[in-house]
Amino acid sequence: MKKKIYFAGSIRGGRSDASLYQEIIAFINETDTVLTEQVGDLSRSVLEQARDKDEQIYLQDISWLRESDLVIAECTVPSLGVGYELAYAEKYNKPVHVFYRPDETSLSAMIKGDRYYSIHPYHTKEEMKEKICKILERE
Ligand code: 6IA
Repeated sequence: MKKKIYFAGSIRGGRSDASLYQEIIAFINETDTVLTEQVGDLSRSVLEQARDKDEQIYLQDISWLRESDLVIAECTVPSLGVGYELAYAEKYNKPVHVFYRPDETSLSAMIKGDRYYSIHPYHTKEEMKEKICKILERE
């Protein structure tokens, strides 16, 4: 059965990895279902501002988080929203896989130091994809 994946990546924290998120989301979608495709949406501006819209985004995202089978987060670009999602996922006992590029960032001790999370340092996209194949139990 297809797994439902909550993919987390920085939006207002900075969009320099947005095209990587898009590629990884498409890769996961080859066999499973990413609930949070907008994380890799390159066409929308992060400056979209509206308080009621923010509330809708929040409510939709926590509902997807609770529905998901597992969380995959790319944490090279630090993001408050992703940090929140990681803590929320732990509270609801979702398996959480955190990816980051150690040459480019020093991952927060609040994430790296929490043994609940499976932490995956990686250097290349191919390495990240290989690890995702194992997580998704692809043949
Ligand atoms: O603090 P951040 O904005 O960097 O938080 C990013 C995380 O929060 C992501 O993993 C998303 O799951 C969630 N999030 C933040 N903003 C949005 C959003 N904005 N839509 C959906 N989830 C969001 C509208 C779309 C955007 C591409 C303009």
